[in-house]
Amino acid sequence: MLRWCAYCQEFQGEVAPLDVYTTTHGVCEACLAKGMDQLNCEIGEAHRLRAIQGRLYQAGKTGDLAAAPLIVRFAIAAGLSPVDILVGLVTPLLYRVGDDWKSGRITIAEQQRFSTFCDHIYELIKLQVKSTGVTFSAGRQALVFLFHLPGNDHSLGLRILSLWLHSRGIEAHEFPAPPSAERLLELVEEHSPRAILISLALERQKTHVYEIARRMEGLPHPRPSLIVGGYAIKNRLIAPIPGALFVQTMTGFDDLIWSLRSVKRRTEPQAVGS
Ligand code: B12
Repeated sequence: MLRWCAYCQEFQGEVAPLDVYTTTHGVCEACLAKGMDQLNCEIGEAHRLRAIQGRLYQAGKTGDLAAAPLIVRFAIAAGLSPVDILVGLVTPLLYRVGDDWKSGRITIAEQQRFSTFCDHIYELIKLQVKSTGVTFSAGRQALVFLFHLPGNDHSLGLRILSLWLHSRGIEAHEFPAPPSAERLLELVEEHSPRAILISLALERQKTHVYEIARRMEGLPHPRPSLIVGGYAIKNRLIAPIPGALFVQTMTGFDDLIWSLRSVKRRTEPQAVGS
């Protein structure tokens, strides 16, 4: 379930059961600290997440791209953080649409129309996030690599993950495909990432993860952690892969990244891809 603060409408993360994509409410620590009297004054301001999500769902089903900026503006004006709209509202809608398709309630064309709409929402939010800007502190830096797996068309999850990390001060370099073992070694030495992240949407893509884990075994210690998430991991469709850490939800994932050490550089940093 997706948990939001009932008062300030901040997204709190996922709570069990993870395969239920409805919204539940709690009270975040900051609101709790305000005390009940103050909260009771603010409850009238509490915004209606389900109404916003309902508007997204309707517009997505009809492919109403013109409605997208209006809904995003409305949600932001209602106090939602842009990235929370993607992780807390759009992601569960996409899961719901996947179930609708699986059970024959919608066609594949409708599913694709919906995902095009969500892509549009993603682009609007990305613009918003990048224009607001996140300052990467010089003293506290974290870099991760994101690898796209060959044949995985489910790119939205990885893009949302990248934006979510960015909003938490973690820089993500995206690679269109996993590099060779030699190139991987060079990149790790040049850029010292804390982790290599992979999104696994379909079970059949796991062979690529085995391959990357194998390549990483060839790297000298200390080496970055290999972390895998995405639909197949969230739904426990894959048996453990030696050398890879499975992460089911984004809740606390940023803390996990910060807790990892970055691999010591042997050479001066250069621009990624150089
Ligand atoms: C949209 C969609 C598509 C779009 C993708 C568009 C795009 N640009 O991304 C298109 C139409 C291309 C597509 C194609 C296919 N799809 Co599809 N698709 C979906 C759908 C509806 C939503 C996926 C999505 O974007 N979810 C939202 C994102 C944000 O969620 P996410 O990827 O899980 O990522 C979140 C977290 O998991 C996490 N995360 C993601 N990666 C990582 C990595 C790390 C390290 C961490 C920590 C976290 C993390 O962060 C994200 C934000 O919260 C799902 C339904 C579902 N239940 O997921 C089916 C689904 C994934 N597809 C499925 C299938 C079968 C296919 C196709 C084979 C056939 C088809 N249905 O069209 C093809 C295969 C294409 C290919 N070669 O990859 C199945 C997979 C079933 C299975 N057992 O594996 C699903 C589950 C549908 C279903 N119910 O059967 N699909």
